[in-house]
Parts: sequence; structure tokens; C-alpha cells
Amino acid sequence: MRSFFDPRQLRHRPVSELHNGGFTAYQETPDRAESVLNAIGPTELPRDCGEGPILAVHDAEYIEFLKSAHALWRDAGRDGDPIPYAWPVIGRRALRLKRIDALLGRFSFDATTPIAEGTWEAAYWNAQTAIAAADAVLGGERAAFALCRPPGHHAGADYFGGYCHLNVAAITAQRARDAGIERVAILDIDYHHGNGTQDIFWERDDVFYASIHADPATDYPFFWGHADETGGGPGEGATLNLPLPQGTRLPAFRAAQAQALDAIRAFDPGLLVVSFGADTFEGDPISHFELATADYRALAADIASAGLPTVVVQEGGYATAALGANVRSFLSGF
Ligand code: SP5
Ligand code: ZN
Repeated sequence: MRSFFDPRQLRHRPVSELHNGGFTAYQETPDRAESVLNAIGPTELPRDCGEGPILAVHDAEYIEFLKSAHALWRDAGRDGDPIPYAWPVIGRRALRLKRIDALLGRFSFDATTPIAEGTWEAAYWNAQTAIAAADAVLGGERAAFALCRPPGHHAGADYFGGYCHLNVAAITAQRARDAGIERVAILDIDYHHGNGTQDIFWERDDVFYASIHADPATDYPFFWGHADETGGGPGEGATLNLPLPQGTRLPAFRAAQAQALDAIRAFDPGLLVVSFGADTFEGDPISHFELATADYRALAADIASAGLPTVVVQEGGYATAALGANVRSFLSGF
């Protein structure tokens, strides 16, 4: 399978994150990408398609913020990495505040995702990597893999969080729409619900979003991903949430995925985007499902049997030493 990656994706290197009330080493490390690269063999560099495909999903003021946040933080005399701490939850008035701390709150939904010096550059090339995989499939490949890092599915049109800045699955889906594919489906099998992807396509009937994830009653991101969230307005019925309990193993996961694939087949998309997180792995340090390395091949084989042109984008997976083997197992199922 053709795979894409750009080494500039490694330039996002926050030092620490707020976790369970203290600061711990940042989990979403550049080593994750190295683990995958070592396991899957050579990847292709993306070409530079510019900001157009990013702005087809994300708000222009949010992109300007991402580019400038780290410099504004330094201008304010700060060390370390920018982390938000106050949010405009009540009323969310469209105040055009300039102070970096206000901007950080305006454009985020959690405090776990610092913006480091190289974050914009990494996010930009991360998006180009996804676009390159999309273009390969739009050009006739049966399937392609984008080694996306940082991940994307928690990022909304105008917010970051959950280790994500640009929503690579959404950018991929929109790229296909703009190339003339009438209906696109996204299957999200990261351990966490992809709240950003759901928000972006909530009211749309041209992009179907199906997610299998840990029950948000017990797991991050808590406020999205419950089974009764099915889309709004014209998008009613084009969102499918299948939360599962902690401790889930292959049989229950596979059954949920079969249900999602049935719904996707009924939607009859011209292209499938898979948000693949390997944080469902039994050895994952922050998650609580019990999938084994060989299980990923079985899950991918089920997805492949849907017979749809497919773009796989990497999302989470924090058991770094095993990540490469888990991704290789998944890709082998195609
Ligand atoms: C893309 C992705 O996988 N993002 C995940 C972001 C998760 N951030 C918060 C996780 C909080 C986990 N709490 C774990 C408690 C472990 N005992
Ligand atoms: Zn995750």
C-alpha cells in the first residue's frame, strides 16, 4: 500500500501535558511516528498543495491563530509551551480579544494540548500527508495510508485539543468531496470519540461519520460520542456513535464495526476514510480496551471487504514500542 509521511511532522514536540492534576511527559511523541516508519518500510513525501484544502475545513482565523500562537506567547515573555486555561463557555461572545491567553481559550476545548514552536509546521505537513494519500486514492489506488502525526480527530473547525490541531480525516473527506465524490464516509476506530470530526460534519448529509469508541460516560472526551448523537438538521441520521465499555475485546469490537460498516454500505459512499487509532491496544498506557496486535489485521480485512476506495489516516496509539507492529498488522489486512 502506498504510504505517505513528511519528516517535518516531527517538529511538534511539546514537553509536558496536564494529566490527572499534574504535569507528565507529553504522550503524543515524535517517537510514535518513528515506530511506525520502522515497521512499515519506505514512505513517500507529500507534495505541497498549499492551504486551500485546510481552509476548506478550518476557519481562517483559527489557522492564523495556530500560526502565531507560539510567537505571541514568547512576546508575552513566557517560557515553556502555550497551554489554555480559560474558556468562553458562557455565551461564547465573538469578542476579538488579542491577549494570547484569551486566544488560547477561544480556539480550544481542553488543556492537554500545548502549542510548541514547531506545531504549525508539523500540522501543515501533517495535512499535506493526508491530502497526498487522498489524492493517491482519488487517482485510482485501492487504498493508501497517511502516517499522520499529530493526530486530528479531536480538532474542530475552530478548535484544538486532544493532541490534535488540524482534522486530517475531515480534510481528507473534504478533499474527496471537492474532487467530485458525492458521498464520503468516515469510520473512526480510535479508542476516543472523534468529537472534532463529528462537529465538522454534524449538519451535513454528504459525509457519514461512524465512530466506535470507549463510552464517553467513563472516558475522554466525555461531552461527545453518546449513542443518542445522530446528527442535526440535514445531517440527521448521518452520524452513528457506537460506544463500548472499558475492557472490550475483539468479538464485541468486531460486531460494532460490522454494524458501522452496514450503515456505511447503506450510505453508498464513493470513498471511505478510516481514522485508525491503535490506542485500543491492550498495552496502551492511557486507554482501556483489550485488542491484540493480530486483531488489527482482522478488523482491516472486514473493512477491506466493503470494497470501497479507502484512505487510512493515523490517529492515536500510545504504546509506542508496539505501535509500528499494530499499524503494520492493520495495513496488512488490506
Ligand atoms: C488522538 C487521541 O487519541 N487523543 C487522546 C487524547 C486523550 N487525552 C486525555 C486522556 C485522559 C486519559 N486519562 C487516563 C487515565 C488513566 N488511568
Ligand atoms: Zn485516541
